[in-house]
Amino acid sequence: MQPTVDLTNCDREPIQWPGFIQSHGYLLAIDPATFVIWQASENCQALTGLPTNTLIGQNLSGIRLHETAGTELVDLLTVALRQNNPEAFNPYLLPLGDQSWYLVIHQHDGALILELEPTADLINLPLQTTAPLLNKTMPIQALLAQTMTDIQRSSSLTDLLHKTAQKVKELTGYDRVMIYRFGEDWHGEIIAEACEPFLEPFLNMHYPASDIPRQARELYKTNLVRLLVDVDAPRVPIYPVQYADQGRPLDLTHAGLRAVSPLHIEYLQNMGVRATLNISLLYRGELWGLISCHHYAGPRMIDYPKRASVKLISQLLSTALEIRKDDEDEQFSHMLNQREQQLYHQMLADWDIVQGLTKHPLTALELNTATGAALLFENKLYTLGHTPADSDIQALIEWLKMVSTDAVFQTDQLPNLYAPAELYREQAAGALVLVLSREMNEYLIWFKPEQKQTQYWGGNPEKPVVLGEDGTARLSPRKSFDKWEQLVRNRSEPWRQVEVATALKLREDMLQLISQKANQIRALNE
Ligand code: BLA
Repeated sequence: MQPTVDLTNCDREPIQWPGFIQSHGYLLAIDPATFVIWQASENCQALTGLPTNTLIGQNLSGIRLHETAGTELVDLLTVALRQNNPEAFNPYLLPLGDQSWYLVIHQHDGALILELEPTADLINLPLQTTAPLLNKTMPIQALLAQTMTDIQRSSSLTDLLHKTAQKVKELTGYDRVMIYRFGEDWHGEIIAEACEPFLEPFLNMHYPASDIPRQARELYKTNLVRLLVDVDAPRVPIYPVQYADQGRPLDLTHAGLRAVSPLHIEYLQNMGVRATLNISLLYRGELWGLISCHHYAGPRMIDYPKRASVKLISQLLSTALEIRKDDEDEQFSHMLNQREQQLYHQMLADWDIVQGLTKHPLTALELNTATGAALLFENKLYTLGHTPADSDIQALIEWLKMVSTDAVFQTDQLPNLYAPAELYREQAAGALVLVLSREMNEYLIWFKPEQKQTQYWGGNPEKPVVLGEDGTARLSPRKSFDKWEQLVRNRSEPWRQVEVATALKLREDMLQLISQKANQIRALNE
């Protein structure tokens, strides 16, 4: 029997409640009102000297953590919880035995979740990198000032992103720091990078959308910084597996110790990566990209304050992106609006649509980034710039009538929708069409040329389908990340939203003029 191919297994992986944590820390979930322990990671035995199952149901104040009495932790928590926003004061310094720990607290899923992490870079191997490692956390003012200066001085977005990658590399000591940007189809591209000279750069490489599944992208909008200390370290289960009466494990959406999905671990192992840090970049609340760090030589631990610094940089970067993009959009939109108004006045002054759009220094071609335009009006075809042949334009319109009834139609891959366009993709791989009147056969069309480009993928983006243990076919991470070349054809630059909006405004103005003119002619004839 043919196995059923189920390619959604990646999307269904319940990454927010894996039931496991990473082994460099400890986790306790307690009742926020009574401090009774509900759940504990199984390595808590090393902390308390007691089998983990015996901790469940006990009050935190009754147990010892190394030589420290639980009452001390309870005192600290009591003080912390009296604050308006106790999470804002993370991390709390907690001496246990002869070592200090960071205590990170947060309330979620009805529990008070306590995470203990090492303070020093105990886990990191002696540095095998030439990058300077700042062992002390840079004072926050200095970091802020430096980042703001970078933002102000950067000549372009690319320059700013490269500086950011470099800064994060200096601050954290990873072998490779990449800025990964999502496209509209959620595939990704490395658009800036800082890496050690012994590594092959990944700059400009593309990766398919399924490398980072949907629910992971959702999670990364809330949990902005994710540390994976050691890809090869076994995960530690949380005891008991099920959380309260939820019928599922504890929700670790906001937990820094959350164990990473085994599917992603397999991916990183195939890539030869030993440790990672990922920071979300948001644009108006949507995931725009990631700052993604790799370490190859061994495990890598970045402590809480340093992660907070990196998070601050990424938040400043996100804000700078928003402002810069808003500014650019604003300027572009203002320019197009002015041109639309001028075209309208030309048509009005000439009392003639064709004249107003085609016979002045400013023509319909200047209303957007098109390189060709065609106006079919009162049974005559007028063209501007680079366009397909008249007969091709007529045939295209006939096809459009069959496939769309909308007032506006746009595509950045016409030949993929309409095969005859392959013959003239150098003039028209993109098309923006305004329907003035279907009945009268009146259309205004803009064209953009093909942007032929070679895309480099980090491995063949077609995922291998492998048989799972139960015989079903599943999507699994690929084994090879060798550079894979793809020639992209039939595509133009996409139409920007404001280009379409301005075209629609022009359509409104033209229709109004046409109807005014018709009324006048009628009045004259009466
Ligand atoms: C998560 N996959 C991820 C993450 C990255 C990538 C960056 C986010 C990890 C995090 O933020 O903590 C992908 N990593 C990359 C890419 C590069 C890199 C593109 O370094 C390029 C240099 N992945 C697959 C397949 C599946 C899959 C086929 O390729 C499913 C079968 C799953 N990826 C997967 C899952 C996660 C993930 C489930 C979430 C991991 C987690 O947060 O627990």
